[in-house]
Amino acid sequence: MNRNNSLKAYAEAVRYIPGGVNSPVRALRSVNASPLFIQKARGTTLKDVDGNRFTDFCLSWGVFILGHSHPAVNKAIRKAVSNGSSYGIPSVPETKLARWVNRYFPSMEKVRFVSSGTEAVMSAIRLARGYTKRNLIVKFDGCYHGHADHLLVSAGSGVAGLSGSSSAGVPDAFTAYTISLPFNDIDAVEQLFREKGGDIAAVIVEPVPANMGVVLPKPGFLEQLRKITTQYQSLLIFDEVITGFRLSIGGAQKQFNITPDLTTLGKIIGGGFPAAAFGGKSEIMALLAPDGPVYQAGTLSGNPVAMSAGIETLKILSQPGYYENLEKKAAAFFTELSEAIADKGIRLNHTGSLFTLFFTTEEVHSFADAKRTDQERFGRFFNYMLANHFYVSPSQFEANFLSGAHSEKELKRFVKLVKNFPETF
Ligand code: KE4
Repeated sequence: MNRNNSLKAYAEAVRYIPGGVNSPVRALRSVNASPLFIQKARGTTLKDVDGNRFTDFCLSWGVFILGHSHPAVNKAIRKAVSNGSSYGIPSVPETKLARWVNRYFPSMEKVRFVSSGTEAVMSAIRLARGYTKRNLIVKFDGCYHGHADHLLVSAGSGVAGLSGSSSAGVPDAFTAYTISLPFNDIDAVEQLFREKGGDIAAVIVEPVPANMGVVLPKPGFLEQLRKITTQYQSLLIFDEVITGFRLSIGGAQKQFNITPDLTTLGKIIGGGFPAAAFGGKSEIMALLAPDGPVYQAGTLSGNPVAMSAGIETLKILSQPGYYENLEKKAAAFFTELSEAIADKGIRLNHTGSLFTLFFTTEEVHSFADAKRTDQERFGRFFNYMLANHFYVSPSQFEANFLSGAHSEKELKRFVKLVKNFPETF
């Protein structure tokens, strides 16, 4: 496969951009590959600057549940941008998308838009501390909630590979109020609350973690989190940046029938544009400036073009049968994939249209389990799939995504490639 133009583009990029990328995981360091430079994406197909085509299972980290460059979304964006791209003054599309969010996430009685998941989570944490007047935040090992200083503790995604539990440049004082516990370990949570419950502002959790690879909550774990946070008057924050509008039109909280106090959303809600959101009970959101004392702001927050992309995306997702069809396709795919890996020392964790192939013979229920997988072998798998024109998420500690655009033919070819994965690749 000719990759010369990508190699040339990378050599030029590293002259001006650290690591040649604007987000570390794109550098493909953990899979020992040189980054692709993409020229075009449509549906499930990526086309790189050498003209190579790949079937995409990363979908810009889960954004494109409809597939890349959906015609109806593009039409909405073109119309919106013809009216100007940003005003820094309120516009009706912001209220319209907030209404869509509230319709499907009724726990989000009020919604504030921001430009990234990091901003959404950072703001939700500040709000939780302002509302409870407490400082401690509890997160879980391997969960990733963006790159705000105080959350880079035992984080997943691109941080997972870093030595130590935090990024360099984060003073110990900045993480002093962040406690990270093993995911799925409710005893550890109960023990901590017995000791410090009165000081805990909030527990933040990816209800189905996807940033250590996909790890499923053990039955009752999330319900127990809801019960114990209520008991100690701490807030429960569901970080649904990935699961929101992914696991269902109402995210994980609809699927598990659990009402968090605050929720963060991202990726799908922006339809491919920089837009994310946080929201929850009106009583809590009332503390946000300009109504209340918790400050939060953003130049391009609620950007009308991003709002139009989000609105059009949700219009399509809310059509009857969208999720049923996606999940039916996914279920058939996972059944065949499970058969294909039966004797290959690979584990499949999946839910809805979200999945990770872990290179281990053991079950994966936590970050500690995920870190015991064979990452070198995963790297060889990534490059084997790439050589066969399939782009899977380039890290063992990431999820893969199906979209409404993936065809049966593409899914069957994926299964066949996995089944024929040569250990010597
Ligand atoms: P952003 O700031 O990257 O928009 O969102 C941060 C974030 C927050 N919460 C969850 C559950 C997330 O998954 C993310 C970001 N996800 C990663 C992929 N696992 C973004 C990809 C990247 O870092 O380039």
